[in-house]
Amino acid sequence: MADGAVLLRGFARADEQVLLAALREITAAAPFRHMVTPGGYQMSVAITNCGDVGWVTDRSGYRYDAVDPGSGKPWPAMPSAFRALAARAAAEAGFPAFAPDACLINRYEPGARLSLHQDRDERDFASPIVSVSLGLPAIFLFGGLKRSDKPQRYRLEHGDVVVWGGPSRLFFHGVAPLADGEHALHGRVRVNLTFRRAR
Ligand code: MD6
Ligand code: FE
Repeated sequence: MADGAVLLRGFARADEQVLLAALREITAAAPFRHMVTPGGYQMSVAITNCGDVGWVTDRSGYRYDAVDPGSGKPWPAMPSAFRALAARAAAEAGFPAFAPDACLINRYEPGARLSLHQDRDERDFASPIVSVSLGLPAIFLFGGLKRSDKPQRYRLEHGDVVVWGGPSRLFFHGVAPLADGEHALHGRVRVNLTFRRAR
């Protein structure tokens, strides 16, 4: 995709059942919710997390927090299947020894979108991000270091994994409004797991 960014087609397909089962456990303890941006907008994407820390947003800003603001309890632990998949994908892309401490889980329903942004709330930009797409396909917008760089468009399907680091770690990216559809395993949604080294 770019220097430091690799698309691994179908890399997570073999793990689809174990990922779904783990997702159900996480969302039972920490349900998806629509968070508010610092600017006061409610996100169309619903979010939850697992791991030592989770990414959250509210009127006071974006940050990683060890506590789920919905429950006041720690986020669910990162399942070993999640951790292993992320490490295997990172190694495949040339980033050995990736040890994520956070997994942000995004749920898109038809029409939900994610505007162009950079992932820069992590302490460590030397680690890559590993992104796992599940359920309905989406158009992933992948720009450059400047917000004005014209994005390339990639159709990400169930089981596709993007590993993203090095020179493209801070590239702007987003997701186009999700088209309606029905996925055999996940139903009428797209779920995206993004693994990070946040602390
Ligand atoms: C998504 N992904 O695919 C949103 N960020 O639902 C991201 O924002 C993202 O996929 C950094 C690296 C990879 C990603
Ligand atoms: Fe992102």
